[in-house]
Amino acid sequence: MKSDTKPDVCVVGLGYIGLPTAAVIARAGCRVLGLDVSQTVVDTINRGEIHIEEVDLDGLVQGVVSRGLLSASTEIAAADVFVIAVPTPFEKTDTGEHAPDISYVLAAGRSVATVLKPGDVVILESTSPVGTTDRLRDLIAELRPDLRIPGLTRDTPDVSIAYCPERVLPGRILEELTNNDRSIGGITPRCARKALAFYKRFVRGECVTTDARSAEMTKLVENAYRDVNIAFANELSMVSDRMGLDVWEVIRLANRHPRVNILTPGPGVGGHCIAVDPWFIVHGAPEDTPLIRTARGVNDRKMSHVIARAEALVEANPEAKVACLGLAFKANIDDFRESPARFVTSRLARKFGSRIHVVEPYAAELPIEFTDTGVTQIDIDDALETCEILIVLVDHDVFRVVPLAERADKLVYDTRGIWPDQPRVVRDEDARLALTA
Ligand code: SAJ
Repeated sequence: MKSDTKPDVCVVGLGYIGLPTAAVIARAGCRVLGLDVSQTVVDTINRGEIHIEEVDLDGLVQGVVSRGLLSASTEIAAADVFVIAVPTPFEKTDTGEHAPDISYVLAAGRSVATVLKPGDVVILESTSPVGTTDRLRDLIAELRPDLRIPGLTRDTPDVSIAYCPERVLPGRILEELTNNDRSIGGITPRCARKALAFYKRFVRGECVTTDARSAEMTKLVENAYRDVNIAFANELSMVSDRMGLDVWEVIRLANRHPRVNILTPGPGVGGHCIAVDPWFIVHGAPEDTPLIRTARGVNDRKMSHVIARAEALVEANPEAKVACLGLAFKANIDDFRESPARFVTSRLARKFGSRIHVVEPYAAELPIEFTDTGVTQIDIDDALETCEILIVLVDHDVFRVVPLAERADKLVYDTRGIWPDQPRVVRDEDARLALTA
């Protein structure tokens, strides 16, 4: 690949990260082949449509597909640059440990190895435990003994291998893909430079080179940092509930200190990143990670705390109809993976059946676990008209803008703090009576 010619790129995995990445690279003028195991996903993209909700992604994909810059396939083909963006879930072992599962990364590596040629660059973007890029390199070396592999040869290697984690926020993916800084970790400095030249084509943020292991750890650290800080906010909210304090007021006041910036409590931490990645660090150094492990526990406990309080409120008002607002793992997205809101609502559904109504504007239908529970999906207007109890689980804008006049007489459990003017339910056991302004 000469630096002045546009490389052909193959993006392996067309999910929440892979598809936007493929589209942005195509917009920069490269010809991109997107690879996915799902024929449905491939067909959708080849029609110029998308299978995920993300701001502005539909127009971008439609544009690059119609200009012939992006196509999708279930079959790998030769390219100059391979970007691997497949999931790295964890598996719970028999001993209760959370072990990272890198089998999709290795499967992608096996595919790439079949078409790799001298001059190619292989970049792993999936969140990965430290050492994964080395394992990918070893796998490629084993499958392609004809190629000189970086770190394993004294000569100039035939291919370059690097790790460059994505760090984009769902809901702002296209903007952050272009504008965020990137850490690019090469198996060797030369690998990092080759990958850097590629990212410079479509990233406006600063691209900083390092080694592969440091880049892997950096990604995990970013999400663990966030998890620990959210755990602090969630712990404060549980303490405040016990003490009868308004946690939002306490945090608002504390954050007026110039060096304090407490994050926002919620019903727990969801999504496929912040609730998962800290385990990769714990698994790598179990003896040295009491804080990170505890933070995970606090954030999971917050979900149980919310379930208990919601149940108490519903039980204390046996005639009341209940609306659970939101199923997504955070505001204004259609992503329900590892969502505390979804988990809390399904627990309430199993316990209270048809008394529970779900408002989720981002879901065409209720997820599978609600089948046969008697729960119905309604819109926010119906909820405000017919339900006496509102349980706010997601801070979607459409909920945030509901004026006090339409909810002043409701019993509200607001786990996200979106309605600071709402009269407060003070104690679970007095739920119907003990409202304060
Ligand atoms: N949350 C809170 N309180 C807060 C902030 C978040 O309860 O103050 C909850 C959210 O409701 C949600 C979860 O945490 O359930 C995670 O949401 P998020 O918006 O903080 O982050 P994600 O998971 O959407 O994306 C994160 C981002 N990482 C960081 O901000 C360090 C993103 O930049 C990463 O690219 C992404 O993980 C990823 O793919 O790893």
